[in-house]
Amino acid sequence: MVTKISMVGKPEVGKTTIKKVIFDGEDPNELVIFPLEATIGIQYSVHDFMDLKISLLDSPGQSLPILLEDDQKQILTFGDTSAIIYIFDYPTWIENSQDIIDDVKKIYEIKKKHEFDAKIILFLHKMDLLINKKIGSMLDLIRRQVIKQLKLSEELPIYFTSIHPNLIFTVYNALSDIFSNYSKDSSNLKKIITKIIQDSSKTICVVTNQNNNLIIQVNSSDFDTSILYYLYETIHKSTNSTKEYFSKSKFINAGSKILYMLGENISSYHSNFNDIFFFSETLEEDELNELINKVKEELSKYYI
Ligand SMILES: Nc1nc2c(ncn2[C@@H]2O[C@H](COP(=O)(O)OP(=O)(O)OP(=O)(O)O)[C@@H](O)[C@H]2O)c(=O)[nH]1
Ligand SMILES: [Mg+2]
Repeated sequence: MVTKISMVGKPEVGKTTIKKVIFDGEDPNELVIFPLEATIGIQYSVHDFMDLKISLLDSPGQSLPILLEDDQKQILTFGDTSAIIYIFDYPTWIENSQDIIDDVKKIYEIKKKHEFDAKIILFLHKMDLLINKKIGSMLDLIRRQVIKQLKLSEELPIYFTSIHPNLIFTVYNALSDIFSNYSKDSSNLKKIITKIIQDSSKTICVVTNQNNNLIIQVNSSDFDTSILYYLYETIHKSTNSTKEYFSKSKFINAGSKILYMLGENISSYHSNFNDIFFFSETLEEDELNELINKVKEELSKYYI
């Protein structure tokens, strides 16, 4: 089964860059210094994610106005898709939010008109340009603004993303969260961890794959998600440094908070898994170790 995902948005918001970095493994630093040419014509590509085949459609921003008016193009771009990702960037949102709201409303109407099954998902991209110490609360504010201005009968999911090396996990998290709705391996892993973490307080679990990309993130309901962006930076650094970095449990600094961190390699359970990390404001080494052991116990029922 192939899962079709369409990426749409205005020109130069970063659609093709996301595709190149996440799926083709290109260096984000280089793509910022040597930007890509504008995309011309719809580009199709096929990628693997866990047990899924993803067919990705990257559409040119230049032809978005035509797409929003042309029935045939809408069927080609949005027909049979599982998710329509509308990408907009932070600078455009600040400059002309109404223009973005109008696009999203049009896509919502198109989906209704053609009775497409696709979920509409929003990415507010280039969040690295949001230079603010209180990034968590800023993002909450923007999320509320978007939802309020859209005035739709349902709330569309919004992810804040950036290909800035320290924030790259934002994109992995957004995509893996979307894909996990369609991947059996992902939803399985998510279910196991959710069950194990649900009675813990202020704790989060993250699993990476062999390329050190994030494949699953599950947090307890009272976890302060405004510190996520600091955590992403830590995971990024630790997965790219020596194994010793996380083989010894330690305290880590996440913005205004100190969290206990414990990680372990779980690649023996599934060729797609690499490391599991737990971060907690309330639990310490022994308790986190217990959580990791419980996850391993459950995984061994499925995969060994
Ligand atoms: N600051 C910042 N710049 C980014 C980010 N992602 C992409 N860019 C830059 O955004 C510009 C446009 O990127 P593209 O990926 O070509 O944009 P696109 O949406 O595919 O554009 P079209 O093909 O014209 O529709 C490039 O200069 C990228 O380097 C990001 O997360 N942060
Ligand atoms: Mg492009």
